[in-house]
Amino acid sequence: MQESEFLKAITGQHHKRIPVWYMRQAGRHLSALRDRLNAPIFETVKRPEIASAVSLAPVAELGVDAAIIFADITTPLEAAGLKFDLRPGYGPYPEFSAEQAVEELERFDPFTMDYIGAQIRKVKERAPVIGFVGGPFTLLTYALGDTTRDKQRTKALLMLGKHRDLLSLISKRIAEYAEAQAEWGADAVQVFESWLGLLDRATYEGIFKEHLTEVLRRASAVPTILFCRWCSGLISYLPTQHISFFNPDWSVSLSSVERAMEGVGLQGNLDPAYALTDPRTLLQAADSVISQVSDRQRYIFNMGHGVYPETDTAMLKALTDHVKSIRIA
Ligand code: 1CP
Repeated sequence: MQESEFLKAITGQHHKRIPVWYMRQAGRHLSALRDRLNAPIFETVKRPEIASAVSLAPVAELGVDAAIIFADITTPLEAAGLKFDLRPGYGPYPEFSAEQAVEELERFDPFTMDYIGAQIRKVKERAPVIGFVGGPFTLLTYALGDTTRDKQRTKALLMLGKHRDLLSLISKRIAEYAEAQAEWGADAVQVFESWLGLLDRATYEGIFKEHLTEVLRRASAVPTILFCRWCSGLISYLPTQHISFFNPDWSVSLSSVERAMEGVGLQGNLDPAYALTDPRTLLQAADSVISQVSDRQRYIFNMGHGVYPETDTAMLKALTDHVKSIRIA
């Protein structure tokens, strides 16, 4: 572990090759393993023996340089007693009202989620471990069960001054949960603010920026990674002082991010659709992404969003082997 290229890269130490891991490498891609468990994700999360095995599976099967904890962005809300129903084609849909969410979150302490601590410690025996939380906006849309395309329902309600108390509470609790993960031994914490790019600048700066900043700040006892989609217009306004690495979606060129976010490392950002093509097309596309990065000591290979569930394991293995064969020093 001392020799881990991921740990060296994330902590800014000199290393020899580009580290690689994939968003959604465990739960989606290795669903066969999960199917055998035959249990809803929140049940599995509460069993660290099993959750750690799911988290570690891609390290053994794909050879990736880091594991990500097996949980969901809604896990801390479930832990607070707020139940979700998994709706096909949408995802977790709330079985509670916004008022109930406020009530439960007011008395919730994320440091009581010791099964996450146990999972982190177990995974860490074998591989570097990345903790994660959902970002304030993304999590709020799930808490409100917003099925609208552009999350316009959540946005309009907030613009009218509604649900600000729920937003503040969600943000506070996920900031504490991020801090807890760092304390439990996570080697890095990634914030998945998947829907951030749907916000205009005024709404981002006026309503969300303080909360996103606080989540990243509380996580930053360890290196932090921010992931967002379609947010190229907001890049100049992100709280870079608390972001160690930034992973944009594939619509943004890494060279432009490198110029715009001085001092921040890069992660990403291959379109995961390439992993559905053929090995030659996939590896060429990966080379093209890597060629945009000038400072390869501050770069971690990943996708521009999660791998698709139907991705062939052999393709991801070939990609992993290829990235690991590129020497940078
Ligand atoms: O039992 C089941 O079938 C549950 C399926 C499942 C799993 C395995 C869900 C429901 N979430 C997860 C795990 C999960 N979710 C991880 C763990 C690591 C891994 O899979 O490798 C992570 C990092 C997430 C993050 C997540 N969940 C995000 C952020 C990233 C993104 O995809 O934008 C979001 C928006 C969700 C919501 C969510 N949870 C589950 C579903 C089906 C959805 C809807 C969006 C989606 O399809 O991911």
